[in-house]
Amino acid sequence: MAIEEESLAKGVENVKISEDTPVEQKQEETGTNDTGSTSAAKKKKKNKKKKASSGTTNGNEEGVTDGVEGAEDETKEDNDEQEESAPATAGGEGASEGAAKKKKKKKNKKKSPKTQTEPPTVPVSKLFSNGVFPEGENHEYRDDNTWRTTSEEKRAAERDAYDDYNDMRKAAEVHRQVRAYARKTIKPGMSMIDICETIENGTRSLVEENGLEAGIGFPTGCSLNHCAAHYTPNAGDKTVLSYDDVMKIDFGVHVKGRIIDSAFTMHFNPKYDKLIEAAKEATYAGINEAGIDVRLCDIGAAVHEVYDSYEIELDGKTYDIKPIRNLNGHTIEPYHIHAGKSVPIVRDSGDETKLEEGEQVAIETFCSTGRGYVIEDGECSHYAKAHDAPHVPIRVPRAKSLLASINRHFGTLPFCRRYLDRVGEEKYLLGLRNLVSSGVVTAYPPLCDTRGSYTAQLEHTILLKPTCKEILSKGDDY
Ligand SMILES: [Co+2]
Repeated sequence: MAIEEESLAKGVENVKISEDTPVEQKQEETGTNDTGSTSAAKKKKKNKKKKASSGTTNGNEEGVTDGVEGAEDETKEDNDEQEESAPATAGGEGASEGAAKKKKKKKNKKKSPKTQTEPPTVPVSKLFSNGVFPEGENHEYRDDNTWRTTSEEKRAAERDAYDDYNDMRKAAEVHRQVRAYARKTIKPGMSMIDICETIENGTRSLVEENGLEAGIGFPTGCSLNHCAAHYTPNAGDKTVLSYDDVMKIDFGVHVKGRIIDSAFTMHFNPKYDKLIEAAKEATYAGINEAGIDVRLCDIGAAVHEVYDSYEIELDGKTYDIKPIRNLNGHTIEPYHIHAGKSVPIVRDSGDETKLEEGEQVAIETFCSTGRGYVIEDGECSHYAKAHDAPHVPIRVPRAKSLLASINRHFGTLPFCRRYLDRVGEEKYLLGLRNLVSSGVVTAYPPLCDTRGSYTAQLEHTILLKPTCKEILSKGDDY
């Protein structure tokens, strides 16, 4: 999820919405992009290496054996669907289980390591039954902070925080598995509602949604084309994904309020490749720059630098790829997706605030072929109870009961209208409007650049641990 920087917005109130202007002057600079793709490829290799070793450094190779332990559960669940195909050579546990359930004639006794189903339905707690979830990708600190890598004191601090880290890693594992399925199955022709439900059903199952203890972190963004963020369909939205769409899938998972916020861009027409590549390289530049004591403005500068080197030709016109200057990354706190700090994606933010030890940060960058500036546009779907909600008495009965429902189901986690429908709320729009106008709930309408432009996003959640930086949501896809 993105944060819109209002201070930046005010400075540019008179920006006009104009047609995208093609840019000629940069057409010769073609070499720059190659650097991008090779460094991306290098990174990929590096990741694999690190992943392979990370299990051993943790002493948690159990990930593999876990799978076997978990296998029985899946076998039980699959019985109903797989009756015909199951050979009758049951293993011990399978047999006793079968005796207990007489209705089942045959058992599936495949004792293969437990794997995720398609669509994803197996809770990650069953896949990692020792409760230890895989670490993301670790990066050492640099410059004045290299001492942290081996500091005994800092290591001890990490051991103390282990449970929180593990909750974040569990949410990250859910994110990876759900998005793997989403990336594989989402195709032009699907409705936006189906797309979101695919992701939301996966999240609910894999994280074992349970009140405010674990569940969806915020509404599933699926913003299209010139819309960069905060669009998810409301009930009745008939929009269908098409081949020429550029869709930002931005979804969140939380475990005990520890939110993983990660997003990627889907496109089907290869003509947009450069746009998507630019967002990826820029976000990684931001992640690379981020660290303890690093100034926010320096992250913005590193991101902007990457975007400067990109342009894209679409239907015979060349466009600069610009960062969207009023969208930002953000720090995350428990149940609080947009905590205190905003991480700029432009070089001139002037924000010298520093990141600090222990902070969880969503590094997200957005780029556009338009003017690189978003405004609120379209029907609102996203809302959240304000973290600093004023204690004003709500007198309108419908607003009062709606607030009670929001408190119960979402607390301060963002929600959308579909989630209200789902928990049984009806005819809530007036009540919702009342809560928004009283300042108790904040509305987050879609944020869009110029019509006809295209926008892309890539986002990871990182953690500034005492000894090193962990890209929590890193996967083998991005
Ligand atoms: Co975000």
